[in-house]
Amino acid sequence: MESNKATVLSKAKLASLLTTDFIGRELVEIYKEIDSTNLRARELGLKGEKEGALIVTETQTAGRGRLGRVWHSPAGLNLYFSILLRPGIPSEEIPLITLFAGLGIAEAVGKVTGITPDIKWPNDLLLNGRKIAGMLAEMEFQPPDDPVVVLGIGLNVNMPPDKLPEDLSKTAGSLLIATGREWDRHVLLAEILKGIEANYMELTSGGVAGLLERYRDVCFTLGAKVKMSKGADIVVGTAVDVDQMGQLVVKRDADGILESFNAGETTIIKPGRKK
Ligand code: BT5
Repeated sequence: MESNKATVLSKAKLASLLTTDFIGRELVEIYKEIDSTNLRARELGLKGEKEGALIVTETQTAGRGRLGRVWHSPAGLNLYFSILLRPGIPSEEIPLITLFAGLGIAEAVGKVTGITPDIKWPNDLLLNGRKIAGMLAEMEFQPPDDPVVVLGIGLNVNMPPDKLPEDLSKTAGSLLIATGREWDRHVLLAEILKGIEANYMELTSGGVAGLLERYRDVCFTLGAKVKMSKGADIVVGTAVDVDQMGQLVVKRDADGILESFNAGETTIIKPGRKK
């Protein structure tokens, strides 16, 4: 177990635990500080770096969420990393990478800690209702037609409550906050990369149906009463499915019509499943 917060992430320790085939097998960069691991992975991707490159950092000065939001990245406590991917799948299936990465991360965290986070569609993991992880997949096309996807993940591991800024004090959590103890970040990272890779390989070899079935089983947004915002539009209804392209299908309260959402904000008004 990582017994104190001063333990630094090391390539050698990660390599000794890694069981993946290609993620983190060639290029691995571990920074003490960087603007954003997604930006670095993107830069490498556009220079032609191979799939599987892994960028990890102890802290980010410009950690990003979706829509230009900030990802709070205090030093030495959590995991912040990005993986470079070159998926040969139709572009409409690319959002599934985020969904199934979330599934792999939740399962990996469950294996290591004994508690499996809840998955909130599309990109949040929660424990006791607090967000402990977020994923950000960004895509670029390189000519002629080679999609480069950067999958970035932030997981709050050993962050105590007093490291949370005021605006996140009620909504964010960490494994430490949920379990009352610290966790070894190398062990977690190695297990998470294995989980992400297994699902990614299944997805890129045509295994969408099986993955979707597993995802639907654990995604706690399904069955919930939700409020969806798409730009200025608000839709209230029940989340009834996640479709083949990873969209959330909502049965609208107002008229019973099914509407699919591929992004935007989801607020859960009333949970649909007991957790
Ligand atoms: C996400 O965005 O959840 C995606 C976060 C991805 C972060 C990783 S870290 C490694 C890689 N490099 C990057 O630069 N980014 C990726 P979104 O769904 O937009 O959620 C962002 C919102 O989550 C913020 O507006 C806050 O409300 C909240 N938040 C920010 N930091 C948080 C944290 N550390 N823990 C929990 N919630 C946080």
